Amino acid sequence: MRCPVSTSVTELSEIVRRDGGVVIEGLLTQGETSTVHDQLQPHVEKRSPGFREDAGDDEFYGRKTVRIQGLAAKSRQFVDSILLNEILLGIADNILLANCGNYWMSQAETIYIAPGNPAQTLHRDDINWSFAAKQGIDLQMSVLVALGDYDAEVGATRVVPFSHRDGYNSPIDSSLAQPVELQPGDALVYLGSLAHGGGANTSENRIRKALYMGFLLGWLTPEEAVPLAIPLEIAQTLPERARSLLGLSSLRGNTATTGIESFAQLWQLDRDHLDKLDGTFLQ
Ligand SMILES: O=C(O)CCC(=O)C(=O)O
Repeated sequence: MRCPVSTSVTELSEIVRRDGGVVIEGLLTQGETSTVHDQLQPHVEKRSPGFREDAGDDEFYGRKTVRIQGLAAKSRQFVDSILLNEILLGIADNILLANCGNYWMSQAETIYIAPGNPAQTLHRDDINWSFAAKQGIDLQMSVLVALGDYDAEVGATRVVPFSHRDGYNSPIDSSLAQPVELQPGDALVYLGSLAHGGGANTSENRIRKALYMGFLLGWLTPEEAVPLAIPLEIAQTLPERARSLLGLSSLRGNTATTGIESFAQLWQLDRDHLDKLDGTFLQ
């Protein structure tokens, strides 16, 4: 389902739960979209497509796809307009806080698919946390923001509607997959349990430009080693909420208000809570 950006967070969250995902039209303004794009572009240009690992990574992540991470250090507009986007955080609160004390960012990356890249195998983003996924709870909320062309010919994401209801181990019926076309600034928000995959880029010379970001339950390990990619001098300039989403702060694993669970924290240093240290703990 496609909704204008004026749709309430409550309604958007209900649609995500019901359908497995939603398109938010115009989540970013044209100006925000082009600033994120332009701030990332020099980094994208430095990176060759494909990956260093050989264990299926090229096949799955795309031999002709450019993925760069560490986005919070590369684009402040990414932090302000996507990581701290109130609509995205509102939906994530509704979906994820049922099963954790805090959530954090699992990864954020460009997914720029060049012509000739075949379609990605359909999958559920929960694959990295299969032990937890089998419990049938929501682990992750994913977002794909279009930073440029995002139509079926260039490899718009293919999703299998309602497949989040099937259970983690159920087979994925690729005949049901549909491309989700986006305009620059639109976002596809979906559950980690929804089957989907990048499409094939069959265009002559256009690149499919997406920015992916995932929020994950705080008691699960993120895919990206996020804090390692953020130099201290940049970490110190980020708002506190951004630091906590980026693993530069400690996390509650649960929501207890009494007993030892009420003060236990994950991701500490010398038993200090990182958020008390104002981002200076790395010195
Ligand atoms: O590029 C896309 O449209 C989806 C990418 C994806 O699902 C992934 O790489 O895990």
